[in-house]
Amino acid sequence: MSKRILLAKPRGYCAGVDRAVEAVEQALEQHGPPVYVRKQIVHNRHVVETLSERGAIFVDETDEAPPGALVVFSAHGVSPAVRDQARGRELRTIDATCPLVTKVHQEAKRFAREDYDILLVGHRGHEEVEGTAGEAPAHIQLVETADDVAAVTVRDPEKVVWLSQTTLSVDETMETVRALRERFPTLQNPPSDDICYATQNRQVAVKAMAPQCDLVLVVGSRNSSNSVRLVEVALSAGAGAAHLIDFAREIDDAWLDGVQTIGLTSGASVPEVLVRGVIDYLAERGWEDVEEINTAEETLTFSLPRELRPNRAVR
Ligand code: 0K2
Ligand code: SF4
Repeated sequence: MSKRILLAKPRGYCAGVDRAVEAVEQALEQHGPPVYVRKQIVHNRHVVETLSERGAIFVDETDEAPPGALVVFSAHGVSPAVRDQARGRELRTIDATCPLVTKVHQEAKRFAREDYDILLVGHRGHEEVEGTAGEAPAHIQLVETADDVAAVTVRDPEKVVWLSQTTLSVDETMETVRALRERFPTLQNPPSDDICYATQNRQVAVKAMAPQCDLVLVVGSRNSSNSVRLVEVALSAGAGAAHLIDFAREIDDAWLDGVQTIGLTSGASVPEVLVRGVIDYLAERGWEDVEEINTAEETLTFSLPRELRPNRAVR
């Protein structure tokens, strides 16, 4: 068999990332630099570097922005405490939280109002989890893996619901939920999937191609949860090897030794230009045949944050 690339589809930007990146670009265009952004707008090195060159200033917390500054909240969402802090400092804010993350926040608020114990499946320290948990800290506890389940304590085992981060491994999460349900048989499911369509679709596409691949390359940054999950999914679905790279130049030529079929995909925060860079790099080394493995069509788009729509003042 000759050298070939299987290119996963869907891959790359999801609707929430597209909107968040566009929000920073529009903020720069409409208001001029500097535009402050709390945390990385999305977890991608190239995106952050490119926006920085155009006048975005990435800060860890809003108190690093001067009074009156314009601050964008990242796609991963923020807790009410962060909103309050920004309001207290009279910052003008643009909220680029993905509507599908906001949906999980609404679920958390609703179940907290109804006095449920909420078990939030997610990664400790991830910005999205901090934002969601911050909606109802007294009702929410974090469960990272099935191993954590034994240590969970709830007030009323009949009144427990699980919610999750949007960018987890579907299979691992189901394993955690099975373990939770063994302890709490009446555990309620989220009203609709919290792991979003984009995360799910990218994992399905990787699973479809991985068994045929000697090597899978995932374009994405180390701190991108959904991108890291794609490497794990590739390996557990039978890829010979799998690596995460930010740029084509990070490919170690030793990975290519004896390899014929390379699977290629990218996380939800990854611009397509970086995937093109990998395709060009591999073409120079003999992988000229590219076949797309298409497992879903994505058509979802979100309108810009309301603060950026025409005739809106940012306050
Ligand atoms: O996968 P992560 O949540 O770490 O985030 P990104 O790599 O920025 O991807 C976009 C998802 C943002 C929110 O769900
Ligand atoms: Fe929204 Fe899903 Fe994209 Fe996150 S990965 S920004 S939840 S669409």
